[in-house]
Amino acid sequence: MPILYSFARFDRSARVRWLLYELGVAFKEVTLDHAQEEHLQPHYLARNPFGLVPALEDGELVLHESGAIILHLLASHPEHDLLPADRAGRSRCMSYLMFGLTTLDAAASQVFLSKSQSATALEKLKRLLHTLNTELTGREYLVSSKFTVADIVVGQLLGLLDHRDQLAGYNNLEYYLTRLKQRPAAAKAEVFTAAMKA
Ligand SMILES: N[C@@H](CCC(=O)N[C@@H](CS)C(=O)NCC(=O)O)C(=O)O
Repeated sequence: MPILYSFARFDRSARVRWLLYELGVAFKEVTLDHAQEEHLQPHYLARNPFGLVPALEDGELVLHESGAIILHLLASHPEHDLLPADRAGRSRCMSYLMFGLTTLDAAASQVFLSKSQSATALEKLKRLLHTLNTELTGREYLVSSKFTVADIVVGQLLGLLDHRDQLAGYNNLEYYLTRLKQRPAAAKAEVFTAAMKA
């Protein structure tokens, strides 16, 4: 049974936990105590030498980086329907998946982590949210009318941003988030309820 390492239910482990529930994969979770620097102790550094979460132990394999873990889980459970069946759709899904893992994650982190919230960082984030809001006009999910793995990563970040009141006025994003919150796997993973505690 895979083991997921996390600090809390709202950190980047949330996207992996949500995916595990979408896939119906049974897993165990080990919650590390960040304040006690458990992530910097040898037992964890042996799993992720960078001392960051999430990490996933899957049999002999121990992986770090949420994106790599997500791709590993998709490849390990090919019966899933979280990627579009056609090549063009899959590639567009990858664009949004990478957008979430890199561009949006970095812009959102700048705003979360910096106490002073620089105007430039906020401006950059707003530009991304504005475009994403426009992209979602008349579209149920990022790629099409079907939920994909890209919605997990982007949706998890939007949940955190919503909790920080960053989505007000972006009606399509708010409506999109409402739909994502209705997914049983998201509820089980507490993605959006945990965001409230962040
Ligand atoms: N790109 C990495 C980022 C991992 C990351 O920064 N994780 C944070 C928690 S969400 C962490 O472990 N922080 C620990 C620290 O900075 O002390 C991923 O997506 O897995």
